[in-house]
Amino acid sequence: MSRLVMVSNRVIDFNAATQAGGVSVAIYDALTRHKGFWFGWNGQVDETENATPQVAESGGHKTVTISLTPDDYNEFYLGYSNSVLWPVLHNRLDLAQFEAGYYARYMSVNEKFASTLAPLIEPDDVIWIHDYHLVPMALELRKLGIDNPIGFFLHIPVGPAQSLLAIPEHKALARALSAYDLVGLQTQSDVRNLMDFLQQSVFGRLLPSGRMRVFDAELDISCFPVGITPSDFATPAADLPIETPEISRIIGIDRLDYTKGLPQKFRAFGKFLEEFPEHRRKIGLSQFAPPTRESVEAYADIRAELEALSGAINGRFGELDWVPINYIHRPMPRAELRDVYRSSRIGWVTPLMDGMNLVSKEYVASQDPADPGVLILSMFAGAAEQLRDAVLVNPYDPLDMVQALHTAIEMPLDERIARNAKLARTVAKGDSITWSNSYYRSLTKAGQRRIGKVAPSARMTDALKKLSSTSKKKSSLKSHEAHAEG
Ligand code: GDG
Repeated sequence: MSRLVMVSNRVIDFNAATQAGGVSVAIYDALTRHKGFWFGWNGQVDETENATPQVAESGGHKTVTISLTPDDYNEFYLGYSNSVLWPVLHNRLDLAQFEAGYYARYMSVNEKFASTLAPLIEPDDVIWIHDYHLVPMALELRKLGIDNPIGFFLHIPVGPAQSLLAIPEHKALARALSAYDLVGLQTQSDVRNLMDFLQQSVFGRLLPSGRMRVFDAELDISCFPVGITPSDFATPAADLPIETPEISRIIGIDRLDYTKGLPQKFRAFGKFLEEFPEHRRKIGLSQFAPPTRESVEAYADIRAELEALSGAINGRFGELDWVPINYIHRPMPRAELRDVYRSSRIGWVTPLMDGMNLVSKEYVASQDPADPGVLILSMFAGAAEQLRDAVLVNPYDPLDMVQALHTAIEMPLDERIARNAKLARTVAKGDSITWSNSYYRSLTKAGQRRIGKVAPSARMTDALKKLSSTSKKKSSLKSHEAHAEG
């Protein structure tokens, strides 16, 4: 069986108790079922360039990691990845910072990743690269003669083509994508947006096969919605019933990010308390928002905004024995997630744009089927394409948010049971095994298709060209000789 080489910007410590971040959760799950290793950044920033990768093994998982230099961290990670690509792909051009130097560093870190990984690749390996930090990596690996199937999966959404075209280097990024055998996205709408972008930026052409011709490559672009492992969240029958709090809890769990719609959620909650005073003291919003990318300005802004909003709402509606918003700027231990989801009457997920959103699926999988809570889900989360039985909401519309909360609070038991049963079936059907297996199969096929059609590597191509021109010369010589003989 081929080895699976997973590559992502950040490799997590398998032993850490808290592992906030959907990409790590998804990769970790996939690696538990495949032989191989996980390659990427170890999260450390070293003054000196250190090209020697660190190999570690724990619990049957192997990781190979490198560190970044301070310039890499500032210009590749915080800069091009998180201040250009992240906001643009989430359709937040207003927050993008197109600084000189960012792109050059983005390219040099991708070259560094590729040149460190290339010597570790064996002929049968399947290489699966994750996320926007590493778009150019396949092209860099191909330059080094790596001929294996290489796939890309984007965990975040693809904003409209008009947004992507604003990236100064958008043509180079489109060319870099064409070096992959397969580009996987979360939703149908992402597939449409990316195809639209490739058509407009580099005259990509949709072929009758459904693939796209980009430069001289035929690219597979398909959607593979990320799933979770529901059994991690289901309660074993032997477990004691989970204690539910006296005050009905509404739970929010999101990395502190401007894409997650947290100010909209807090404002809507304040409005709800204003319009439905009868619910005061009976409900409370608990929002976990662990910090990420704090040195990026937009993240500091959102933190300040949330602190001000929760303070204002608590100050206005709070009582001696009741705090409306319990806002926690720290991660929750992963082992506690299931119980917290399960004991919460409402799961409130409000991103303004989100690739998928695993929290919504984790909330559904954690519920007691006989007395489940209600999921309120933004129509702009990728998960909304699948979780049609949630209470779908437009997070930009305060009235819709207030109404959704009211609907969820008042929802009768039989409706909660029926909705949750359908949602749980959908989550189970599209679990993380289905996701990684179907991506892996498609990538292997796409790689074989290319290798069958195109010569395996640049070197081979050259060799074949030489061979064919020699044989042409020989055959034309032969025909001359034949004429002479005749
Ligand atoms: C990206 C895309 C896509 C969160 N807070 C805590 C915590 N988490 C865990 C959750 C969940 C994961 O992190 C978050 O996943 P999401 O999918 O909700 O969001 P992103 O981190 O933005 O992930 C996203 C995902 O990639 C996968 O493709 O769905 O659209 O943006 O698993 O449980 N875990 C712990 N404490 C926390 O406080 N332990």
